Amino acid sequence: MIQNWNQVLIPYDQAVEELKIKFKSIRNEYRKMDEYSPIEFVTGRVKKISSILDKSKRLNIPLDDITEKMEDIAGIRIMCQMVEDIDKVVNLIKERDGKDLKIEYEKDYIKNQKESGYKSYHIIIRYPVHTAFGQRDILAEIQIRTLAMNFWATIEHSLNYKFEGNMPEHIKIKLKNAADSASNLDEQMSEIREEIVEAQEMFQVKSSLVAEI
Ligand code: 0O2
Repeated sequence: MIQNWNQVLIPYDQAVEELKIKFKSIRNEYRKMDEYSPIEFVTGRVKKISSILDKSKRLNIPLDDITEKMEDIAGIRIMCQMVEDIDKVVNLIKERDGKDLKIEYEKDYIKNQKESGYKSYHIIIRYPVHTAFGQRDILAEIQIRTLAMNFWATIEHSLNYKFEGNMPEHIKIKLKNAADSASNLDEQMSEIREEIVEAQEMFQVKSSLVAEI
């Protein structure tokens, strides 16, 4: 039985902080080189103890098995401007497989959109954390999605919380329509992708010139 949750979660905190720095560094590198970055922004969190306990009940995970069976105690979210950027980010992560992280498996909710309308690409990794008491290899979930997918998921998540999982049918339908609109927005942006990339690279050069003056 887990006695001290705060202690159990220490390596998860560290993993989230390290992974956030690593992915933000990639974004900063692109920007410093005046290149379009496939990463727009990065967030991360360690699941709250109450959410861990709720999820373990919902998925019937014994408390002793949580660290091996609950894959998203440490969660990293990478937001991209456009759908094509998601593949680039997935490849960037795959290039690191066996180096500073190990890919366990992937879930493609973009090709296989969830019933709710949810879209996102998930990669479950094993990540080594060097703690004061030795190495701990923890599981973490990286979610990669567009800004439009993220907007939808954030709203849907809060509504789900409000209705405690029992979302009224008319709201479910509205959300399904909104998910279609978000996909439509992503498609339209992809159609003018080259212009967007070019414009942003020009803008980057201009702002770095201003910064130098
Ligand atoms: P939180 O608050 O984000 O931590 P599950 O769907 O939870 O039964 P599992 O096996 O954990 O199943 O995997 P899955 O489906 O990959 O979901 C993991 C996480 O993906 C979720 O974590 C959400 O962050 C996100 N997600 C999955 N499905 C949906 C969805 O329909 N809507 C939204 N908004 N997010 C979703 P948690 O633990 O649910 O929540």
